[in-house]
Amino acid sequence: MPDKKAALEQKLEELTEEVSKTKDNKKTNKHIRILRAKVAKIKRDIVVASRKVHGEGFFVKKTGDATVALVGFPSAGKSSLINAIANTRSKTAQYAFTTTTIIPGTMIYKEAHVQIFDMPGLIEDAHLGVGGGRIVMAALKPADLIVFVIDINNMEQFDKLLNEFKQLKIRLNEKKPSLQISERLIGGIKIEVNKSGLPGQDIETILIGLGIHNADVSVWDKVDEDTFIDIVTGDIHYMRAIVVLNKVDTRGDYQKVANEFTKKYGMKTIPISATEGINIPQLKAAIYEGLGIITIYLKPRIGEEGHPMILKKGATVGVAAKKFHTEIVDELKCAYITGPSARFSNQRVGIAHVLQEGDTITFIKNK
Ligand SMILES: Nc1nc2c(ncn2[C@@H]2O[C@H](COP(=O)(O)OP(=O)(O)OP(=O)(O)O)[C@@H](O)[C@H]2O)c(=O)[nH]1
Ligand SMILES: [Mg+2]
Repeated sequence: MPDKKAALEQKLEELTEEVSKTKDNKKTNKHIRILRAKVAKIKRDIVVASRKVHGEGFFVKKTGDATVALVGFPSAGKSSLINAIANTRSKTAQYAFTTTTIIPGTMIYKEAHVQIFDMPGLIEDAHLGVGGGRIVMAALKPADLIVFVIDINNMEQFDKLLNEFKQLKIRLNEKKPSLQISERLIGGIKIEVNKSGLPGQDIETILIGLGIHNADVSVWDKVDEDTFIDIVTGDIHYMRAIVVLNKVDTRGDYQKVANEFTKKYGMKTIPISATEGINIPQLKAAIYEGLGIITIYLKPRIGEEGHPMILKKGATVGVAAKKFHTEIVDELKCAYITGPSARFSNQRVGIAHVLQEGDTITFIKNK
């Protein structure tokens, strides 16, 4: 495997040199695009090859309804925070790098069981592997939400963290452009939908550069060339994130600081103290909100007690039926809803009805 990596690195060097030597003009434009697509592909292959060489990492199974990763510099208070919101004890101390592996815990909010990962601290150049940063950053990708834990007395750490995420192509709170590329055996590149803003010719050139010669392509959202390449090569990752400013017990002006922070970064920001218990209920609510989940209640029959079920925001009666019981979907006749999405108690609705937080639902099957 190291030989393979060395060969890839050699190829990357050659291609990079070729790109730098090629003058950028109308005539060479297409050539450069192919070269850049090739460079992107080789970079990804190198990452994959090195991952296999040092096959280490943390593997913590996802459990519960959703997963949250606590991310921040050493000593920001991540372990103190998990201890305050979840049913676990993670070691805390005044020195950096106290936590060296992922400590999982569960936070119960409303009816949701939210899995929380206390992560080892990240530092500058984590994306290059400094302080084991690459492994930590790979391990946080499966999470449904990132909670950045920032020490209110060291807020400049947040810019550094954002830079690490940028380097690793993790996009925060952005919508992933919707596109689909179905590879075929023959037929060339067929562009079926193209709302990307890129000329179809360019998309074809890029795909060929990436070694895709036959495919049906649909792009439903606007996307630039680099992002398009990253999505096709699987190099880019989209995640939701919120921020907590911790240790607010150490200063009086924290509400003002938090407001300014929200304005500056455009991210939901909650000032808290993990050790003094300030704003912990607000943080739990913000995590639940940030996960984009809702709790609904299933009643076996009208009049009986409902069982809670966790769904994604925007879920329909059909989605709930599928999650509850796969067989029921085909037999489903209608449902009766009581709660925020209903106009009145036991309103009869169809499969496409969108549910809301706190709804109670009774499925009615075809006899
Ligand atoms: N005053 C104050 N101190 C806090 C607060 N939260 C954490 N601390 C202290 O900050 C120090 C570091 O806390 P930890 O929870 O171990 O920090 P960590 O982010 O888990 O650190 P690493 O595991 O090294 O990445 C400890 O001495 C905590 O007692 C807080 O809200 N207020
Ligand atoms: Mg810790």
